[in-house]
Amino acid sequence: MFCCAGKRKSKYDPATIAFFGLDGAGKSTFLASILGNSCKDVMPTMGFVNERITLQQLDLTIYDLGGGERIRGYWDNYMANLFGGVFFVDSSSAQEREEELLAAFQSVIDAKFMRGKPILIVANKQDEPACLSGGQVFALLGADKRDDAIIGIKEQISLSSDDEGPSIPHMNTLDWLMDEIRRNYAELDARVEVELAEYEEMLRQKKLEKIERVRRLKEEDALRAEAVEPQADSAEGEEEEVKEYAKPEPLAAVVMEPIVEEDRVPRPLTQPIPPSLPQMATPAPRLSMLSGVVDRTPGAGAPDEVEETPAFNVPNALL
Ligand SMILES: Nc1nc2c(ncn2[C@@H]2O[C@H](COP(=O)(O)OP(=O)(O)O)[C@@H](O)[C@H]2O)c(=O)[nH]1
Ligand SMILES: [Mg+2]
Repeated sequence: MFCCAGKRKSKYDPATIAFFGLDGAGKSTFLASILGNSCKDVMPTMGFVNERITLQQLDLTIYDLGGGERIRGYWDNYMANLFGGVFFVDSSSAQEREEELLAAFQSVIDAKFMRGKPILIVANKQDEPACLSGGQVFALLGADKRDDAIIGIKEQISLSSDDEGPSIPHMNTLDWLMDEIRRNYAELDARVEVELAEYEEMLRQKKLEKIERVRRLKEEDALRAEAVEPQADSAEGEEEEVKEYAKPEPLAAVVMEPIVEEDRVPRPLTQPIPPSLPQMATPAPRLSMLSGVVDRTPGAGAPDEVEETPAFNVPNALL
């Protein structure tokens, strides 16, 4: 049932991140840019898309999650598996959609399985005339007041020219997040393992509760039916049915629910729980604006060989 993303061997450490953000923020366009696909072909994301690339010496799996109102409720299902996230904002409609945007951002940053993991805000559509700057988006989301979170910001134009292969400037957008993940890799990796086991147990409990609810309903129905018209042989049949509903599933059958595409579901939740839960260091919040030239091919230069280019400036007054 699960996709084979984990099967291809890589010499780099594996990590999974997700693209969050309202519908139309530019998540899928950005993904197309870093994969070297045509931005013109990007369609609204109905469920989620799962892509894998090597980036900054990480074997990266990216979940591009749908941002529609109904799909946002499913974001939680993917978080236990994440090393960090990217929150995309359409900077040209941020003010109009402020309330919705804030709720979506908070649902990510305050989620149990995201707290303390690095989140990069991408202030997208900087080519639009009436857009907010990165600093304004950062402040609008209240990120400047989040002392408990690790948040970076990057201004961005997701659109890129087609037929030029993977866009290097777009790959640089993720530099800050890749650095954070690499720097805290051991803690994040251990945390993901523990949280996946926790998430799996949560699903198992939910499933058992559902089975119990159905069993009770069936019992009540059977009692009601008997009270109206007692029938000896039909009661036997119902008992059989109740038994079937009550049969618990083995743990390995409990899976992370996909939104749409079954063959592109994250890796199975069958990992053992390590003996202790390491604490995540929660560094002071910072506003990072980085960019650099990155080679995504295996064997590319080490992180300290990355050529730094000037960071953009966020007006202090706005932070
Ligand atoms: N002007 C402008 N349009 C963009 C940019 N990024 C994406 N778009 C457009 O915004 C629309 C929604 O993009 P999409 O990637 O589907 O958004 P998603 O719902 O977040 O995945 C599409 O028409 C894109 O062409 C950008 O940086 N600038
Ligand atoms: Mg999309």
